[in-house]
Amino acid sequence: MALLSFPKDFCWGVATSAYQIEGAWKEDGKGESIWDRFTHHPYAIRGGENGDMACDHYHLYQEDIALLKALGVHSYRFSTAWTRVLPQGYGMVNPAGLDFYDRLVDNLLGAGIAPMITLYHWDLPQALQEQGGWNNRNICDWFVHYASVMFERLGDRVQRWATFNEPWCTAFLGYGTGQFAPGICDISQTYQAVHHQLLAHGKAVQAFKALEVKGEIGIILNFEYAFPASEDDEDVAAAQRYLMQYVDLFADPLFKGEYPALLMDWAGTMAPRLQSDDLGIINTPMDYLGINYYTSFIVAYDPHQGHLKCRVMPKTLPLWGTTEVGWGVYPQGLMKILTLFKERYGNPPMLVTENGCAALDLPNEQEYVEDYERIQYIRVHLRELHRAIEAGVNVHGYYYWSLLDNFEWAEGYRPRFGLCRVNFGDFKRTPKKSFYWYHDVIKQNGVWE
Ligand code: PNW
Repeated sequence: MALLSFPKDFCWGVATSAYQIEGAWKEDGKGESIWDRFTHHPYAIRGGENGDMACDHYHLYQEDIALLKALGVHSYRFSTAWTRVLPQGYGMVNPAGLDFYDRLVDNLLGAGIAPMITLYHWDLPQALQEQGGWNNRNICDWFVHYASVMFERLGDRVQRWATFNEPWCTAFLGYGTGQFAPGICDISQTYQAVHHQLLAHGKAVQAFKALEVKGEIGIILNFEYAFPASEDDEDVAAAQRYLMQYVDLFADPLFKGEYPALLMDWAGTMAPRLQSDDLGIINTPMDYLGINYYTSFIVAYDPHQGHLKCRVMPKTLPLWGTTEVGWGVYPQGLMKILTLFKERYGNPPMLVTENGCAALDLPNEQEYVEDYERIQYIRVHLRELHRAIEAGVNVHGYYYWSLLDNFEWAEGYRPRFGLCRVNFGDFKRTPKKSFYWYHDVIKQNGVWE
C-alpha cells in the first residue's frame, strides 16, 4: 500500500451550517428564519422534528472548537445566521448576534484554525420571505447589506467567504418541490430564484472587492454527475439536461456571463427575467469555486416526470448499496465534475467544500461508533481527488461534511453525517472511529491507497 500524498498547503477541513447545529433559535435577539417557521409546520419534517435546539452549538461552541483542534483541521467552514445579525433581514443590527460570530472567529484563530464563512446556508429571515423572498428582486440589495455588515465586522480575520451554499437547493427544493423551506411548490418560480441568488452573489463579490476585504470570496454549488440509462438518444439528452441544471445553469452565468440556451429553451416561460447589466454582475471574477459532491445518478427519459422529464436512479459502486439517505457511492462522479470545470470553465481554483456519508452508526455502550462505511466512503473519494490533482485539476482543499451529527433538513435527526456522534438527549459529543482516521489523514497529508 502506498500513501497518496496531497500537495503541500492542501487545506483540510470540516463543514457545518448554522441552522443545522446552533439551536438557540430565539435567543439573544435572534429573529425568525424560514427554517424556524417551516419546521414548526406539522408534517414538514420527518418525525415532526425541528432545529430549535439542534446540537446546541450556540452554547457549546468552545467544546466544538476543542474537537476541531483535536481533529487537526486547518480550516472550519460554518455559516452565519442572517437572523442573528439582522433579525428582520435589514435595518437594525443585533449586536449580540454579531458578537457571537466574533467570539467564534477569535476562538477558532486562537486554536490555529482558519475560519471559512458561508453567508447563506438557507436560513432566510422570515420577514424577507414575507416580501417574496428569493423572488423579490430587492433581495439582492438586502443580501449585500447583510454581507457588508459581516465583511466590516469580521473581514480582518476570515480567510475565506462563500456567498451562497447550494443555490440549486434553495430554488428547486425550496420553491419547486416544497421539500425545503419556504415550502413553495411552484416550479415556475425556480429559475427566477436561481437568478436572484446569482445576482445577489455577484453584487456581494463587488461589495467585497470595493471594501478591499482581505481573504477570498467564492460561491458553493452542489453537483451530481448524471450517467444516461442507455445509449438511446432520449436518455442521453435527458442525462445532459439533468447535468445542465446543476452545472451550466450556474457555471455559465458565473464564468461566461450567459445562461445555457438549451436549458432556457426547455424552461420556456419559466426562464428568468433579466435586466440588462445582470449577467455582467454575475460574471464578476471571484477567487474560488466551492464544490459539494455526494453522489451521482443514472438518468432516463421519462415523459411522466416533472419539467425536465428525467427519471433518476442511484449510481453506486459494485457491492456498495446506498447510504442512509438513499444516495449511491460513486467517487468517479467527483472526478467527472472536477474535470468538467477544468476543461470547460478554464480550471478555476476549486475546493471540495462538502463530501460526506450518512451511515447507520450503531453506538456501543460508551456511545462509540465504529463507522467503517464512512471511513471507506471518505477514502474512495480522497483517492479520486488525488487522481484529479495528478491530472492537473486546480483543487486546493477538502472539507468533510460534517463535524457533528446534526439536523439533516427534511430528514430530521435520523441521517447522521458526523465525525462526532451527538446524543440529542444530552448533547454529548463522542468522536467516532472516522474522527481518528481523518485526523491521521490530515496529519500525514495523505491517504493510504
Ligand atoms: C447539502 N437533496 O445538502 C447541504 O449543504 C448540507 O446542509 C446537508 O446537510 C448535506 O448536503 C447532506 O445532505 C443537500 O435532497 C441536501 O438533493 C439535500 C439534497 C442536496 C443537498
